[in-house]
Order: sequence, then structure tokens, then C-alpha cells
Amino acid sequence: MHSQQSGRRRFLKSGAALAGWAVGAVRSVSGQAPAGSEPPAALAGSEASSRDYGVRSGFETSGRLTHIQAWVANVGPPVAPALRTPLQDSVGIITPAPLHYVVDHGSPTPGIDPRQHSLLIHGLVDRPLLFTLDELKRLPAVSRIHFLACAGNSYLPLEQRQNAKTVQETHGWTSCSEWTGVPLSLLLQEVGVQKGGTWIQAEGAEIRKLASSIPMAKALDDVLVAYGQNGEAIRPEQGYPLRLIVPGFEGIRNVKWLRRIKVVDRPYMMKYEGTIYTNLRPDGTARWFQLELETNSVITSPSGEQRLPGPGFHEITGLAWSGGGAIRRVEVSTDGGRTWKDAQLQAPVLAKAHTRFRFPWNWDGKEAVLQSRSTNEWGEVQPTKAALERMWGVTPDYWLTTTNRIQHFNAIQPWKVTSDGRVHNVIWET
Ligand SMILES: Nc1nc2c(c(=O)[nH]1)N[C@H]1C(S)=C(S)[C@@H](COP(=O)(O)O)O[C@H]1N2
Ligand SMILES: [Mo]
Repeated sequence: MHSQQSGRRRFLKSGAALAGWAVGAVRSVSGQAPAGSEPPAALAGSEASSRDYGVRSGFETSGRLTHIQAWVANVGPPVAPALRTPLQDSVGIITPAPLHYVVDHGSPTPGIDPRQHSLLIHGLVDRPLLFTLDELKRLPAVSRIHFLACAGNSYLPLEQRQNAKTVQETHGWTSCSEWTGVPLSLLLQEVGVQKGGTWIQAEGAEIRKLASSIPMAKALDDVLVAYGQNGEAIRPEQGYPLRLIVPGFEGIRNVKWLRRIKVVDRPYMMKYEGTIYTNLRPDGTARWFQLELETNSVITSPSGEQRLPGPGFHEITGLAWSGGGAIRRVEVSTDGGRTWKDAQLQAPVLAKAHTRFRFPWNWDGKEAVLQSRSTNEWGEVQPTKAALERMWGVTPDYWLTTTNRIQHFNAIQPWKVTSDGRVHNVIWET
């Protein structure tokens, strides 16, 4: 253990230790058999029995929800199904990988052979390098728990907006995993970023090769080149075998099936960051590169379409998250926002991770409106929909009529419990 740690420290101090792995001169240094001959065990996965790889109880039916994302359809066929996490059934803060949300942009999930996959880092660098998976896995790694959220979460296209009933439909484009990988700062140190290298472009290996720009300051801060998710290899839908994790930034920055990072001198307005992932304001101007996600929260139980069996004790619980660090406080109102009381934050409360909150409630059987409001470590407070309207200079009917894309919508979510115990989404009713 000790010798391994000092070995890692030696590695970190040795500067350009990987310089020999220059493009075109890549060798396997893992000491394992070269790629080729025998088929990988993974390909036999369909034959695996539940003893080899466990399956959940047949009584458990919670699943992702598919819907065709109209915004993507606008950009060009074929449309990609977008899968939403069943937050109403979630417990704790970790999303099981088979329930992690999925947002893709028109390409089928690539079936990448990890032995054939590599990551190229080039552009404004002293030594362009090509890393195989085995080479990346030899490097000092970290594991961190972070949420992902699509910038378009909680704001559906017009035709679906008013019909969204459940928390899966309203907020299901956020999930939280433990991610394992190599800090991007380490790789950038190895390639040697040149003066003027102020942004990176990250590119995926799918047919359409989604690419996304990230400022160098963030790239050198806490970004991970991840190969692990919740203790195993990243799932194909999440970017197998390699993805970027850009903690707290909107989902689009977290490039899946990562194959190339180019160090550049400015954001290059890649297709999606310059089109659907902009915030279109009422006056027709667009806000670009709104990277960090705002403080947010939602009550997951009781939530839309659930039914309380009757008056008496119910625990109100939900999730809070912020791209700007840790959640400091969550308050809950059971009277439509007239009074607020602190919810209990469940440990661990981690930066840029889902935070579980809990609040004891005795329902008297009368109509009630339940809401949660988060505050992050910078003191940023989650706004009401009315506060967002003041900020945008619009009236409530704006949201119900505009076809403008609204990103980063983080309004407080109200759930109304009627006297029959049914729970309803009433966000658009005020
Ligand atoms: N290569 C690639 N990376 C991608 C995307 C994509 O379509 N292709 N979608 C992005 C968007 S918009 C989001 S919200 C997240 C979704 O990550 P997930 O599907 O693992 O939940 O991945 C991002 N990374
Ligand atoms: Mo997204």
C-alpha cells in the first residue's frame, strides 16, 4: 500500500512521464495480452445467468420512461428516444445505472470495443498524446459522486408541457452516480497546454460525433475522464467505455463515448451548444454558454399521480442539487408557500451531488400544496416561477404559449394534494 502510494506521488512529480506515448507511437504498457484474438467475455453478456450478474426482484417494476424529444426532432431526423429516471421511486442519492436518464442526439448507442478505443488529446499542446483504455486505467484515479442534469430538464416542449404529471416527466432528466476516472488536469499536464489554450472541445465517437466546449479553467479544476460508474464499467448508454464528467455543468458538457479532446483558443460554437442548448429569451436573443446549473430541488414523494392512503403521518422526501457546490439548506412548505420550515438534509451532503432531504408531515386530510426550496453554499436560493417571470419580464401565460426553448428552468415545483389523497402537478396553474 505504502509503496504504491509513493509510486503514485513519484508519477505525479515526474512531469511529462507519458511523453513517450505520443501519437502514432502508442504501445500497450499494461503488460496484458495485445488486443485481438479471443472474444471478450463481455460479448457473452446475453448468456450470463443472474448468478453471474444479478437481476432485481421480479416484483420490482420501476423503470425509465421513454419519450421522443421534440427539440431533437427539430434539429433533424432520426429522433432519439430520451429516457427519464423514475425519481418518484428513488431512495437515497445514487441512481442505479439501469435507471440513469439518457439524452442522445440522433445517433444509436455505439457498441464500442474498449480494445479498439482510445482518447486523443491534441490542439494547442506541446505533446499530443493518444491514450488507450489500459493506459488510462494505469493512472492515478479518483471516485466522486456527482449528479448529471440536462439543461432542458423540467421544461418540456410546448405540446408536452401542460401534460407532464409525474416527477419523472417533470424532473426525470437528472440522475446521480459515483464516477471513477482520471482527473483531466493530470492528462492536460502531460500534454502541456500552450499559451492561448483557453478552451477545450470534447468529442464523442457516435455517428454524429457530438462535441461540446468547456473553458480551460473548468477543465483544470474538477473534470474527470471517467470509465467507472457505481463500481463497474460505465453503461453503454452513459458513454462506455469513456466519458467526460464535468461536475455541476449542464449535461451537454459531459461528452459520452469520449474519443478526442482538442485544446483551442475559444469556444467553437459546436452544433448543439450553438442551437438547442441556448436559452432563447422573449425578445428573441439567445443566452449562450450558461454552463453551471442553478440550485434546484423537487419533492419526489409524495409527487404527481401518487395517492396518499389517508390522513396521518407521511414523510415528505426529495432531492436537491446545485452546480455551484453543495446544498446548504432545503425548506419545505405544506401550505402553498405561506410558511416554510427546514427539512433535514441526509448525510452525505456532497458538492455537485444529489442531496436527499426529509420532512415529517401529518396530513390533516385537507387540500395542501407541497413545495421544496433549496439554497446552495453560495446562498443562491431556488426561485418561484413568479420570480423567474419577473426576471424574464413575462406574464404567466408566456410559458404556456411560447415555443422558445427555455433551458436551466429551476422553478420551485408545487404538488397539490387534494382531499382524496391524489397528488397533482400545479406548476402551470398559477
Ligand atoms: N457523445 C455524446 N455525449 C453526450 C450527448 C450525446 O448525445 N452524445 N448528450 C449530452 C446531453 S445533452 C446530456 S443531458 C448528457 C446525458 O447523459 P446521460 O445520457 O448519460 O444521462 O450527455 C451529454 N453527452
Ligand atoms: Mo442535455
